[in-house]
Amino acid sequence: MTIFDWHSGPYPARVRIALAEKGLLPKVEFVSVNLWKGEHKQPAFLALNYSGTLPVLQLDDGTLIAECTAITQYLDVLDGNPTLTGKTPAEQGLIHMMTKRAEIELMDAVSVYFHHATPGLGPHVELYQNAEWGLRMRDKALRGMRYFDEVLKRRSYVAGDEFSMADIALLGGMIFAALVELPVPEECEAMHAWHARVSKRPSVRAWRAMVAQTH
Ligand code: GTS
Repeated sequence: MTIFDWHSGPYPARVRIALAEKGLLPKVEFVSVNLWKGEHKQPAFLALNYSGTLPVLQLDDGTLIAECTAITQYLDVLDGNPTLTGKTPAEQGLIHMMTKRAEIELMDAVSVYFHHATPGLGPHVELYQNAEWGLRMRDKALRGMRYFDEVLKRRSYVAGDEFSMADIALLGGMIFAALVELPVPEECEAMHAWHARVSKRPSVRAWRAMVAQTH
C-alpha cells in the first residue's frame, strides 16, 4: 500500500494514527506531497484525488481511496477484526455519526479558519481567501469544543466506552487547533481529560515522536 501525504499534517495524522492502531505502519510506503509548495493542487496529484487534498491511499492494484474516514474504514476491516469502526450495526452508525460531527464541528471548521483567516499555506496556494468566513468557522470550532466537552462528560470516548475512529477524528481536530493556536477553553475539563488519556496511546505517542523527529 502507498499513502500520499504530508508527514506532519493534521488530516494525514488521522490515517497515520489509525495505521499504528492496526499495526499496519510497516506495510505502507509513504510518498510526500509538499503542501507548502502547493503540489496537491498540481495536475499530477489531482489525477489521484479530484479534491486536491491529502491523504490518499493507493492499493497495490492501483485503487485510490481518499478521505480519512474512508481510508480508516478500509484499514480497519482488512484483518477481519474491526477495532476502530465498530462491530455491530449500531456501533458502526454511532462511530460514523460522531466522526462526521468531529469533522463538521471542529476539524473542518479549524481548517477553513486556517485557509481563510490566517496566511494559510501562503499566497501562491491560497488563491482565494474570505477572512470573515474563516473567523466564523473559528467561532464554530470553539463551539464544537464545548459540544464535545459535554459529550465527554457523559462517556469516556467520543462514540461510547471504547476508543474509535471518532476519537481519532477529534484528535485530528485538536492537532489542527494546536497548530493554529486555537486552544481548547480551560473550563472544558472533560475534553482536556480525554485528550490526556488518548495522548497516552502508543499510536498517538509514536505519531508525536515522528513529527518531533522530523522538525
Ligand atoms: N475531507 C478530507 C479528508 O478527510 O481526507 C480533508 C483532507 C484535507 O483537508 N487535508 C489537508 C489538505 O490537503 C491536509 S493537512 O492540511 O491536514 O496536512 N489541505 C490542503 C488544502 O489546500 O486544503
